[in-house]
Amino acid sequence: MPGDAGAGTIAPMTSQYKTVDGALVGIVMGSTSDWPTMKAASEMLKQLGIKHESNVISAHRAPERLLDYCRSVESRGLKILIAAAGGAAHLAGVVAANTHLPVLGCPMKAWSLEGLDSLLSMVQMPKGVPVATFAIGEAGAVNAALFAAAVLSLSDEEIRRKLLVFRTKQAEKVDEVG
Ligand code: RP5
Repeated sequence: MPGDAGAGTIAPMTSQYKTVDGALVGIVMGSTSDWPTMKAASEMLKQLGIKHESNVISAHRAPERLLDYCRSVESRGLKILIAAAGGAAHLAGVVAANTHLPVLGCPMKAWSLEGLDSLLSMVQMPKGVPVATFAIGEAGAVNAALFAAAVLSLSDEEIRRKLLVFRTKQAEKVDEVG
């Protein structure tokens, strides 16, 4: 087990998740099975030159590790968290409850209901602790990254410039009609 310091001792929790110096965005997933989808968010952030870290920390399988991670993010300089989960997708809500950073939720398709279960779990947060919820699957993953970039661009001219370049290139690819 990573960070296992031996019988009768408790390993330092920071050894159980990956940190990146200077990261502005943290992607957290409930399972490695979410990575093929969330890779698209990571790639978009990379394309925009935004330092980020990606971790699998399940809210129900590793609750203490998740709490420890949430408690570390603000002091390490992260600004936005992207939380992806499927099924009874409580991860984003738990993350939002344990940090004051904005939390962007990405509902995963998981194993049934085409992701509608995940979407409703995230979007129906009771009042008081918001999770900004995106579309199911890869579209939501990419849009969460773009939204994070838009927020960061309010105070970072370089990110703003890269985001505008992306938007301009995207517009150029739109087919003309007639
Ligand atoms: C959630 O359950 C994960 O976020 C994932 O989307 C879903 C299925 O997880 P696995 O059974 O594939 O690990 O916790």
